[in-house]
Amino acid sequence: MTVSSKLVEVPKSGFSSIPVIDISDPESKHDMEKACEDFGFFKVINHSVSSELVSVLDHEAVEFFSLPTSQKTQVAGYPFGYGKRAIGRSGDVGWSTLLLFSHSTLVLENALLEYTKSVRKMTCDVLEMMTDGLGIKPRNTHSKLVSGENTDSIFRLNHYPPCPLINNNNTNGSNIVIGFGEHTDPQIISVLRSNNTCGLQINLSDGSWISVPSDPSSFFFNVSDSLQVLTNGRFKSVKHRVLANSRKSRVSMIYFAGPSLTQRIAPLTCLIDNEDESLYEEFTWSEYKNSTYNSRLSDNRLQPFEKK
Ligand code: GA4
Repeated sequence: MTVSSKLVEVPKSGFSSIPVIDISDPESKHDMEKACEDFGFFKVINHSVSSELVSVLDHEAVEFFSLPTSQKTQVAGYPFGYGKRAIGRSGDVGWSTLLLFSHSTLVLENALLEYTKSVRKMTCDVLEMMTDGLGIKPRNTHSKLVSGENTDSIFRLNHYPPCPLINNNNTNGSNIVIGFGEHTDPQIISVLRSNNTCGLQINLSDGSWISVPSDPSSFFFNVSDSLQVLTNGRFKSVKHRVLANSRKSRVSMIYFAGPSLTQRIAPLTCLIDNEDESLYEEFTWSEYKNSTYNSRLSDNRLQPFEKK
């Protein structure tokens, strides 16, 4: 699980650091669009998700992960439920424990239900702003894909305990432990919030990794594979990973906004002049999801759907 890496502090782009988008300002749509093209990643501030709700969930997450393993494993049933070290079912492992929920398990937990409702609303607002930034009409072209009754969205709680394998005396960044290995997310967009422990890194177009400073009061959005396809590659599905911390534990909560299983995913016709420009074969979310769950974490899952 230990690997070597070169850490770079500042992204090479028009932005001097991770793009920050104030969603209370409609003019931010231009920065959001640029952030999706350059990074596939941005931080959202001035959002409407209540901080009380977030604290309740933070508290419940910490309580859950401190339960004895025998109690945690009672929440089971692949792909949902509690998991330790194993990620997916193709042999990936990380210095992490996790809890994964579908919409149907969510109804059991009030705080979770409230939280996901609120995050879903913010996600739709962000997607509408993004669509506007692209000059696409109607505004709900993307948001409608993740707002219906049958959408296939997932909520995940990740816990990265402090890792004693990390050598604190090594300051050149060459001794790291992977909490969650590099990957892109298959859905449309992912919305992450974490406690005050950093660890998340994103991959830049030149292949280098940059660390995302933690900010418990903000949300981090990442473009996922299906949105890359819908925008015909204009927006980048960002490769990301999480490094374990030697002293502090990290707790993150991620909402993966996915479409309904029968939703057809293909480049939007308004973004291409003719069919020849389309970079991807059309697929349904169900087809993509099936191929995803049989892949390894770091695989390029879109490759089989690229036009030859
Ligand atoms: C990555 C994004 C989400 O965390 C997730 C992950 C899923 C899992 O943990 O079961 C996968 C991974 C994710 C993509 C490839 C497959 C499936 C682990 C894995 C090795 C819940 C998702 O939807 O896809």
